[in-house]
Amino acid sequence: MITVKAQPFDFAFDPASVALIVIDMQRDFIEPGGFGETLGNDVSHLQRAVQPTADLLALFRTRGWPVIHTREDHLPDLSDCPPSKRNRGAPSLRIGDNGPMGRILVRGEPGAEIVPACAPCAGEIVVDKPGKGAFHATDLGAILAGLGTRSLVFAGVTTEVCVQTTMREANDRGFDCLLIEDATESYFPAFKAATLDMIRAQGGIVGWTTPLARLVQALEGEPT
Ligand code: C5J
Repeated sequence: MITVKAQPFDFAFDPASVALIVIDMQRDFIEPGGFGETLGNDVSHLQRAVQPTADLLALFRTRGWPVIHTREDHLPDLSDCPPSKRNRGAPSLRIGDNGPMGRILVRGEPGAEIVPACAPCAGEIVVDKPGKGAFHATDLGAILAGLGTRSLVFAGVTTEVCVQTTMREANDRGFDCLLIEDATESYFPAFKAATLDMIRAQGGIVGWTTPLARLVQALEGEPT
């Protein structure tokens, strides 16, 4: 077992049954001109998570531990996008509309791709998801069962939406979940802080959180 100093208490995991899940590090959320910006957000907040997530990916890849990426996107005919999602609010561009990076949040379009620094390597699993939670309407549960995963390390954006939703889904399915604090960001710093608090409140009601440096520290001296 490997033990990481974390909140609300140490997080212990078996390296034989751990996987990294990187949520929605997509150009549409992180780069100017994408979905995030059409909703009126300052996307520069999310850019802070890119390098720590790339470093976390390198940590898992060096050890040969499984890596799963998710992308929030929709089929080109939008048949998997409920009208309630497409019509919500007053964005300058809606899901499926043409923007500077192709059709907003449509699978296969440039904006739906993962930012280059965190791009999947050959053989890594990519889960396309129509919802905020990565278990909803996807094969993620079966994929994790096939890998024999018990513990999940989380990174990605945004902290309080797709990351938190997926962590809660995973927690309810019996996974121990650790969120890497500097490898996740929100458009709203206060929402990120509140989400980290919520996750680890009440004895880790959703899971654990820790900075990347603590995971690195725990892995020092472990065989690669
Ligand atoms: C949002 C996400 N915020 N990946 N998606 O709409 O968190």
